[in-house]
Amino acid sequence: MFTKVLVANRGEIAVRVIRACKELGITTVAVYSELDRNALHVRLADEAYALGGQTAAESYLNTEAILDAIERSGAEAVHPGYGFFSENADFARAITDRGVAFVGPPPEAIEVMGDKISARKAAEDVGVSGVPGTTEFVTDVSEILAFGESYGYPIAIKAAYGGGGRGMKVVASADEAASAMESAQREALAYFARDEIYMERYLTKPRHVEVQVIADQHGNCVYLGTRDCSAQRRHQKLVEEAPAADIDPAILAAMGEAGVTVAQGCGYTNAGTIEFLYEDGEFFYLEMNTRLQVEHPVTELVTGVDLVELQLRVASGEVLPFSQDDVEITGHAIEIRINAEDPAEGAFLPSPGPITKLRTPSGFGTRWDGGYEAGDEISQYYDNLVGKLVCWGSDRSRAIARTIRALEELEIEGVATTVPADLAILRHEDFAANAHSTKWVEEVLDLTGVAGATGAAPESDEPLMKREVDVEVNGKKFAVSMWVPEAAAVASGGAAKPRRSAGSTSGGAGAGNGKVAVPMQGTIVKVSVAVGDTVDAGDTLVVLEAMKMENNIAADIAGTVAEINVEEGASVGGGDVVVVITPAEA
Ligand code: MV4
Repeated sequence: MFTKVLVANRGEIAVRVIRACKELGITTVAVYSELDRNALHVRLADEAYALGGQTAAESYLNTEAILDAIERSGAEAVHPGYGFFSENADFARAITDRGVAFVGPPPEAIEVMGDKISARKAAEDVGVSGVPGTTEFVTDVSEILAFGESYGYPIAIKAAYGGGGRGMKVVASADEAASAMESAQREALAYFARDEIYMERYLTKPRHVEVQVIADQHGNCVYLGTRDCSAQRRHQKLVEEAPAADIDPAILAAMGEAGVTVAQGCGYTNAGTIEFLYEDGEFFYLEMNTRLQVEHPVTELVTGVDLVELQLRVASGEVLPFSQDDVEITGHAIEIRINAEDPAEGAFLPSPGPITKLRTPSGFGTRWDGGYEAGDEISQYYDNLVGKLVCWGSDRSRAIARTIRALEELEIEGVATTVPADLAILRHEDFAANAHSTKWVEEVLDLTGVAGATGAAPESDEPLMKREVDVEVNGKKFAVSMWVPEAAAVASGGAAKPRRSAGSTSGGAGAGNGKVAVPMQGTIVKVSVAVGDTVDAGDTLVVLEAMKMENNIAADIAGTVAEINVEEGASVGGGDVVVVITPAEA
């Protein structure tokens, strides 16, 4: 097993991976953008490296910066999470070329599954069929007309190098074929810079059912049941569940085996998902996602398997510790994605900002996978998933009831969230009856009047300033950069006040207020002053050990030590006031 793993991601999935690593005794390395300097994944990791930048492109998609962090940290493996570099074959190669393990499939498998035509061919080559259609590009409208003659209408025209449902056109009848083909090509070119298209029979009420697989590097591959992700809007999943309900177990088993066949056919290793469309007792291969998925926890709750642990084990060369016969599905699990989006009137408008309050649900069968705590900020630059609520029940109706109960316990203030829409789905009779399909949220669910309250108004940020401080660790000097409010940076010898502490701003420019707080979570290793001591601005008050370094926390004003709130060995959180100084001449 690896001893040190770098997590090339942020938010809840970085937290999820860090937690699994800790349980395995693996040292964790976080990377962070300028906006995530004090993010939850950074707070939880053993070490953290700055990538610089704010946007995803400048930070979590900056190959050079991530390779540099791998080099500096000495990590033996990189877990990419989902999104960002998780399905990027070039990144996987760049890692493995350096002798560092990529916790994911071989780059060749990522490439085969990367475009829809080659993915469809790869499945057909091993006898797993997609929706009846073409594996060659459609170049002339006569091909669509001939297909309509044989299979009937409607027909779906899809972008071969597209994704996420963009550029898909539905042809209802022969006289729409020419214009639909033209607009599909035009959209494909606009979105994906390539205009190749292909066609399939269009299923009008399919369910989205997917198969989770995990494969080791010794030829073993098993499926861990199915998930239903039909509750979506504009190809964003809102609610996912495991197993797919009300489908004949023999069909689910056939689907699982088809998933394994597709995975083995492309030389797959690690965790992957094979997507199918299911309609009227038939299933059709759609595509393969060559990464760990957002909704993986529902599979974990019904199988009892820790997928991230397994990913790390197989990536390090271990043999899968169980076989297909050992996999048992127990009960039912539901995942709710909680995004910072306002669902009012079905608009789902992004709602970034600071989370002023966050009270997460708990109780039997109730799991919270979050990327934030109260005081953290949802940035407009990244995915706005706040967290995922995942509930288990002994059957589907109990799982639904528990999920509703837990959602009612959840309190989030500062940002609007998708929770009201999630509740509307869970309470709907169509969802209870499993009568929904992939278009149900958009076409049937009524979100008029759904409120997207944001709670308390966001506070404004104090501007932060970079400050260089020298610290000594075991007799070795390190230059440390700190980002502190401007006033503190000017006045103090390194003490940083919290970003948003109540009443921390002082009146006069450059003056502190004597309430000295620690800038980050850590342990007080030394208290250098006593109550009654006189101190000058810049004198060390306490020494904070954080992120494996010692930081001198200094007086922000000259005066007398009035209060010491910590003793040696105390754990403190970012923003905690540790010492209070009464000003010298008040
Ligand atoms: C389809 C389809 C019906 N028939 N293909 C949309 C995203 C892309 N990955 C595949 N998609 C679909 N392909 C045929 N031949 C319906 C959809 C579809 C869909 C699929 C999965 C989950 C949600 C969806 C929502 C709308 C349409």
